Amino acid sequence: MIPVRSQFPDDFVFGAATAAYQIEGHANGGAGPTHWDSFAATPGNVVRAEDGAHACDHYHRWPEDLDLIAAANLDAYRFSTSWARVMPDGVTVNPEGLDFYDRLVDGCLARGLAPFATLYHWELPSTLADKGGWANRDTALRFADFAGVVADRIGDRLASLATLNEPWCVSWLSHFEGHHAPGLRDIRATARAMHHVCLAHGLGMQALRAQGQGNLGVVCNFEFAEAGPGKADAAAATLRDAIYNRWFVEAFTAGTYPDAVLEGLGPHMPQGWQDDVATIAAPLDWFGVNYYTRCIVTHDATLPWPHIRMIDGPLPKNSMGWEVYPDGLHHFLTRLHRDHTGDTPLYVTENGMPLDDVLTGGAIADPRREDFIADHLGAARRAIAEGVPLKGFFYWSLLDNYEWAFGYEKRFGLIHVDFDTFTRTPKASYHALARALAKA
Ligand code: IFM
Repeated sequence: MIPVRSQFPDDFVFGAATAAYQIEGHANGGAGPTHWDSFAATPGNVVRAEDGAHACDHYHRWPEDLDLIAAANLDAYRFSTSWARVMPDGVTVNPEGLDFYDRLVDGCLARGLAPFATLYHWELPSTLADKGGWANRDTALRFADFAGVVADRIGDRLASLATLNEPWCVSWLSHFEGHHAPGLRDIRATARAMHHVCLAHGLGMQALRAQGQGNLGVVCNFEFAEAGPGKADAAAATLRDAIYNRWFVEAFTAGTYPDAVLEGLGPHMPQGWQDDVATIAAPLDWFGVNYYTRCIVTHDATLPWPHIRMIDGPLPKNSMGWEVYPDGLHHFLTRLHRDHTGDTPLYVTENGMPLDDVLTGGAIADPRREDFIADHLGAARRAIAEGVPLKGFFYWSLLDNYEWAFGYEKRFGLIHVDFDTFTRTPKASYHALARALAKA
């Protein structure tokens, strides 16, 4: 059973999250090309070469989507602002793009929903990608300009603003593993992206603070690193944990990068990176935690640094093949509070379950998603009881949407979307959550 609202602190915020490129329909409203468009157009990168041109048509259907959030008894909507919509060439402002977010924020407020915005959720304008994207320091400076432009237009009505979503995906997943745009597998580009994305956050914070913007944070993803059975696997898991779970939070809260990661990336880092760390560690008002799963890490001496290979785990899996491991959420919430973020408020900014949902007679039964939500909210409650200043929980995602390299194949939504007609159908988990969150 999903825990009910009264089992959480009175001021606890329940929300649903989305991201611009995954739902809006990028073809609308004068948005410029992004590196995801060209990545998707390159054979082999994305299932069926699908892109975000139409997605869920949220650009036109946002009033219906906000109505659905409010009807689920949620308190907040977490969305992102597309850089390429606001500044199609990464630099020049598109008034139509800003108008869209202006309408969206007013639409939230009109329905009593707190708008939680995230500036960058991955659609880098192609003109900036052409100049080297995140491997180029200049992208961090341009990001600060983008942050200022968005805050100037909608900042007065936001409940909170995050600079970036999941910098690990922006850098490591996209430049080392090649799974996301720009699809590189290059350690030098990786080291640079891992630093420049942190710098973008720091410079963005500076620009936002200078404009008087309040309640600023950043959103990182965490994946529990379980050691495989081999003798050297514990050390491999520790290294994976440092790359994935420590690099960004330590940079943002302490201005340091883990030594174990610098052993591999150090020779490839941009010159003078040490001069940026004070900017990167700007004080945060809150910190966002995206959590989905754990991985099983083994040492593979045949591979170059970091000598890591993932193996299959034994736990029940979702349709992405990810193990379901709610204890990992409790682990990260308590660990972040203890080791990194102290009294800074935490939010679970993403947590969700993709399933092969089937629409039968106009309804979708998704009991495994209900269990997933119940178990992860249970882990959140345990952390709160142990003193973690957790202030909210956002389910990923409001809608079935464009799941990046998996195209439209993976369904995380509380609401089913027919991608031909754009018809929305709330799933059983949506109704269960609405019942649990009903106000007495
Ligand atoms: O869909 C993504 C989202 O864009 C970022 N966090 C993880 C989600 C599920 O893969």
